[in-house]
Amino acid sequence: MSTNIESRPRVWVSQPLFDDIITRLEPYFEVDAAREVADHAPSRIAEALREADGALVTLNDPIGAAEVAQAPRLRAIANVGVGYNNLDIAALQARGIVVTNTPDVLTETTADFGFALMMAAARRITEAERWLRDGQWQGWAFKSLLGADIHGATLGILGMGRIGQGIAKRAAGFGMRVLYHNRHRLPEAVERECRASYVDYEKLFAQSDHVVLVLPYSAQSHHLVDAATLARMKPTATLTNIARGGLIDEAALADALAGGRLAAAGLDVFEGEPRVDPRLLALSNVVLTPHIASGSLATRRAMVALAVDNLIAALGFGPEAGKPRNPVPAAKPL
Ligand code: 8YV
Repeated sequence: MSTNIESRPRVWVSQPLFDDIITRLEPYFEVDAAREVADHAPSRIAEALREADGALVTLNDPIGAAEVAQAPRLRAIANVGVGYNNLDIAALQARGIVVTNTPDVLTETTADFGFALMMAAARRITEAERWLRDGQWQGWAFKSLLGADIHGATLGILGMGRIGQGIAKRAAGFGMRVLYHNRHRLPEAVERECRASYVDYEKLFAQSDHVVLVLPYSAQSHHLVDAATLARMKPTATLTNIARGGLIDEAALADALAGGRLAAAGLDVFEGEPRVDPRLLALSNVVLTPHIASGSLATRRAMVALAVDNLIAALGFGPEAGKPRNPVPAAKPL
């Protein structure tokens, strides 16, 4: 069903996404789409939402009670991303706003990247490339840039949701032993399929040669990986983060990397994105990427398409009217 132009609801698209996919909103809505990538100020977000019935947003856009206070018509926010810590779910749901996210479509791409980042850190790939490009390769030396093995090593996965399980399945091909820790232990059949053993948090860090973080970020998981956790790790180990920067105390991580208490790290996410701690920037034993784990063209397109479908459905239009595929569950009290 398309709607009469005068009565059409309005939606705000906060960032430039893929125009050919965003066009699919046009039969239903008047679309106000940003033309430039921006970290919108809270007042700009509030202004954009004032007349809106729905919004399609990304992790650049923090939205809570203050941003929706002057937006009486707002009924749905579709987040392009599986993580939604940019949104104050409790405040939005209290206002009756439906929030949706984009799980599943990014699982395999993100797991690919997590594995690649772990391998790059362990085998010192970006450090070696910088060294070569800097003209430091003056003669082949048997002992230069020696790294840690992936095959046969113990992998520790913190957060065993869809992406964590994807990483575990990849690890089987490398003959790794897989340990995991999660809020809830997984059913035995899933553990078998992933060839993964459940261990407590302390053992995960103490026994793993490579730890990968894939858990959601929240007030409870803020700086979960702190100096005490890092001190449990083997000095030969690596730590990879493809979840959210705030999971790690970055100052403690920089200390451990600089002091030789941790061999290397792979970081795709940072606490103050896009700002990166200058101490991390200066270290050679950390691989740094700008939050691109889900960034294959096909997957980013699939995420936008899913968010568009969710928004259309959440606002009561299209074949799934009233039943968006990915509503974010009700916020739990802290
Ligand atoms: C997205 C992500 O690129 O899905 C997530 O949680 O971190 C990334 O895949 C990002 O959320 C875009 O908004």
